[in-house]
Amino acid sequence: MLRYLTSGESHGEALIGIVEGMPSGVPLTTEVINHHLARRWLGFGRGGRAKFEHDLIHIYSGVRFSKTIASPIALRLDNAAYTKDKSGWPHVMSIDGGAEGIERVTLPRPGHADLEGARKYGFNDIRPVIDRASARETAIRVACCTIARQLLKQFGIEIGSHVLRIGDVGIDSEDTYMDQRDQLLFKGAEAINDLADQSQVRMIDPELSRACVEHITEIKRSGDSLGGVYEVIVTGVPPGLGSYVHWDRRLGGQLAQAILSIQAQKGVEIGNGIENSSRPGSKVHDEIFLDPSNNYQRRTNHAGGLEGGMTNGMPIIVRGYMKPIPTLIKPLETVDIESGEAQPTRYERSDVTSVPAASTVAEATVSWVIANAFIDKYGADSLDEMQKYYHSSPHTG
Ligand code: EPS
Repeated sequence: MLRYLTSGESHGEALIGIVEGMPSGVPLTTEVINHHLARRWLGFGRGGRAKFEHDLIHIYSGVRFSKTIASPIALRLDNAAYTKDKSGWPHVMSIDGGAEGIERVTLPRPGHADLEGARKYGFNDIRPVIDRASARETAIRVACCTIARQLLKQFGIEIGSHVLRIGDVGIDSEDTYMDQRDQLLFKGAEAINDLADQSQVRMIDPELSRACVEHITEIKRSGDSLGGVYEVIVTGVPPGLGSYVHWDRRLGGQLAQAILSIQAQKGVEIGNGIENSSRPGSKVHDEIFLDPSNNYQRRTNHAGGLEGGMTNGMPIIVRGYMKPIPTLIKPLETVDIESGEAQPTRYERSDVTSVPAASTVAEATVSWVIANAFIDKYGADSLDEMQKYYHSSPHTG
């Protein structure tokens, strides 16, 4: 089993990750992690922090000569904000000493972890909640999960994503983009990234992309924020990952958790799950046929590559629904946790939208789930041994 832990506050000195359970021999470089960290910063609508936060990973252990060596892998990512901001973060986030002279944050933002986090842990200053609940933590998750992605890559499994909608601008029906997307999928899911990464909002349609940038600009002017929808696609997946035999082994449930574990995600859809719920069964289920080489195939992929909690060999399609960012220029009503007085929220530097970033983080968390299911089926101590199991399996041999 693969495991990882993350630690770190958004304005503390650094984020830390530890990955355990990776077999030996998996190609891994600083460069490949930095590539995915840079992709996480893509997207129009990010705030001031995007201008100076250039994430570069430090790998401390578990890798030798660009390959994993089976020992735990330790990672560190520095927060540039800690030293570059004028806010005195080394003092505000100090490890030693006391809170003397520090201005407390006492106005919880609706929609953020602020109020419930402070009440749960008994804080009279919301800062510790803001800093750990922050989506800054997704940077170290991307780094950890890139290692899982590297394992999958050795078996031809690719992960891609693109944004479907931001606010109310985007794809309004399945049919308008299905063909374009499916053409790209023949080349593997990374072909989606090649196109989406060129768009300012990670959309594959250039006209929608432009309309979306305008929409975000207007919303920013009005002091508001936006959520949206994206989809993650996994190609090259063998059939039979996950299982129907027990609830916690169903891959659909694990993928839903992987999406909802990302800050601000409020909904998940597998394949066309939402639209399928209002269609008759004859228009939903993917018919089975044998191709000339005697392989089972499906005529459609409404199921998003999963049946009975298992992969069926079709691309996995998972959609994530993100709520608008809770930090708004336009104030909302709140209550000061110190005085109990009704107050308007106070604005802190923030993004207008981060749906494009969320799509790349979701690629990472989905990779982790697929890699775990893959190890469950073909797991071994080294990549070489895994390759042998994989190629001798009735599913993939
Ligand atoms: C975030 C608020 C902003 C974002 C941050 C997430 O940070 P700051 O308050 O320092 O401007 O930039 O996202 C990141 C730093 C990141 O790496 O994605 C929040 O409150 O969740």
